[in-house]
Amino acid sequence: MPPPSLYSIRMHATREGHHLSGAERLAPAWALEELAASLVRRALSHPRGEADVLRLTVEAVAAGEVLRGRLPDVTTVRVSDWRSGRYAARQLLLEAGISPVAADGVMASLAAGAAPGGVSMRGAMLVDAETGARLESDPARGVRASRMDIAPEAEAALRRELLRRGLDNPHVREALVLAAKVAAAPGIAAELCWSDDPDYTAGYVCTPARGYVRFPHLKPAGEERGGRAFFLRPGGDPEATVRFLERAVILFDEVGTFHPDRTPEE
Ligand code: WAQ
Ligand code: MG
Repeated sequence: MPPPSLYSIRMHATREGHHLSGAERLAPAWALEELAASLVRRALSHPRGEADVLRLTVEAVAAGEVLRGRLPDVTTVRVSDWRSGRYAARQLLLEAGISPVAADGVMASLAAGAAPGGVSMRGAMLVDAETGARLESDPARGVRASRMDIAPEAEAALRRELLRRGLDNPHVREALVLAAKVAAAPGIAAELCWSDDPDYTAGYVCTPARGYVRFPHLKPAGEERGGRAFFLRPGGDPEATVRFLERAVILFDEVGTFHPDRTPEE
């Protein structure tokens, strides 16, 4: 039997015009109803407040369009506070060829709230890895990666690995899938992320050489400003990158390697 055709299902919730929460999944038709209910529940129970507008988008994707991929390797760097976390994350960005001006500019934008008005963006900044210039056309929306998910068997394997490390939560699972799609996009040199949820202080840097490197602290507890930056290599074509991030359909059916925790000095 051919695999069932897939749908892209996306949720976006706002409160007083500001981004609250979003999610993107791929699922066969039979799973959509339950998934839609869980996304509605999630939008209404976000730690930053209850949504006043919530949109669900469901679109069929052609079976022939579905790409496959592997999740990145995972390492946790044990930092004790957000300052040492940001310092170590910056080192990793520099190692990946991001210029100091681009790395520092992005850190400052995320810390200040990268959308106009000093709030979190709905999507990510797209940043020139050399100059630090922001390339996204709408600085409130940014670039949204969507149309990606993890296949059910790989999800079960991933959850087993995460559970053993006390990491089996939706933040980590979704961030790994998102980072995997971003890493697969043409022209991407690195990604930096920290959460916008006030009670979730962790974040990560993902690079081709190191994979997904998590830092338990990249911001102080209680801070609502978070976000993502996708760094584009010099000579990269921003339009091709955005097209891939928004349109390509990719299902991750393999889990990466889990490395032992490190300290920032290692
Ligand atoms: N595409 C682009 N940017 C996005 C997307 C997307 N699909 N989804 C969220 N963002 C941006 C947006 O600006 C959010 O404000 C920001 O990322 C943070 O999103 O290993 O929870 O869902 O322990 O709050 C990372 C660490 C957690 C996980 C990330 O992000 C770990 C997290 P959140
Ligand atoms: Mg969030």
